[in-house]
Amino acid sequence: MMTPPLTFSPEVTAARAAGLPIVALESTIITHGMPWPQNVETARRVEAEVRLSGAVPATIAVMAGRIHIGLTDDQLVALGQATGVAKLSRADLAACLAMGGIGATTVAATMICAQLAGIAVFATGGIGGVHRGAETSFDISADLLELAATPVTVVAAGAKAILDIPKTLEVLETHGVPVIAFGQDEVPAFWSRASGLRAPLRMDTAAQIAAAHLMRGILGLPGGQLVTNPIPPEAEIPRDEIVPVIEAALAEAQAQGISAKAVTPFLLQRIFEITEGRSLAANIALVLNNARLGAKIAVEIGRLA
Ligand code: PSU
Ligand code: MN
Repeated sequence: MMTPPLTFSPEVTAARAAGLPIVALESTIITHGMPWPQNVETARRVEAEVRLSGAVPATIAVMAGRIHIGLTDDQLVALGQATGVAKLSRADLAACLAMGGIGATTVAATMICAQLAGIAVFATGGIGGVHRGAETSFDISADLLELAATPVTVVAAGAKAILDIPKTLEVLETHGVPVIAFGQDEVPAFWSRASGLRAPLRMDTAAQIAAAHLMRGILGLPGGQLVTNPIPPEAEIPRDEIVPVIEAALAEAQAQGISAKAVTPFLLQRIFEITEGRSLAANIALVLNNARLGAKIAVEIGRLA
């Protein structure tokens, strides 16, 4: 039987040989989540932040039929400028590889690839969730089911208010995914620190999150953990400011019949336009913050394991 088509970058190869902690990073945020050139600038800053916090970054993407674990700067730039890149999730990862295509990995696909590469921690901005109106559209991100299946700890800034946050929490609970708020009682809501919803779990240190990750492995539980890390206070867009913008973007999406994979990128782009870039500045700040926490968790897992 063939082995998975993994290609490790020189930096990640060296980190594996030295047993250094590694943090996985996704690529859909680069191709579908942010505009050029901020996408590549942010990806570079996120990688630098992981290194400053004591771990090695591994940005993951599919190119020419291989899963790349860690990208060189040239590869990052090529991906950030490419058009027509597939947005890959569990359903289409293998098909893209088999056909030799180019694809960016969502949270779900990045978790699968991280697991194949032996990486326990993954930092990103936002995860997919249960969309508003899911009772008729059935739009529930595959990210949620991946969290239930694949043992990677994912650090995100909470569910965006473009989603139905209570329903997202219910689905995660049903599937046995621990949702941990970092350093506060409430689940953060991506651009805002508050959601009005109490988190099922709260932890205040990276070491606690690392210990819980390892304990799930000891118990033989499948699936990962969702760590929701509030955006830094100075970067947040308060709820009462962002919610009307979200409502406007959602109404446009509905009027234009946007569906399936196109929904999340459409909403992010429209919110960026309506806020005149403020949503992007907040998005960048929260990803950097998540990269720092992800690195600390990876360091602690390395220490405790
Ligand atoms: N949320 C963001 N930025 C993103 C995404 C979500 O703020 O880039 C991306 C992630 O890759 C996530 C995916 O896994 O969108 C979810 O897409 P969907 O809702 O179609 O499952
Ligand atoms: Mn969806």
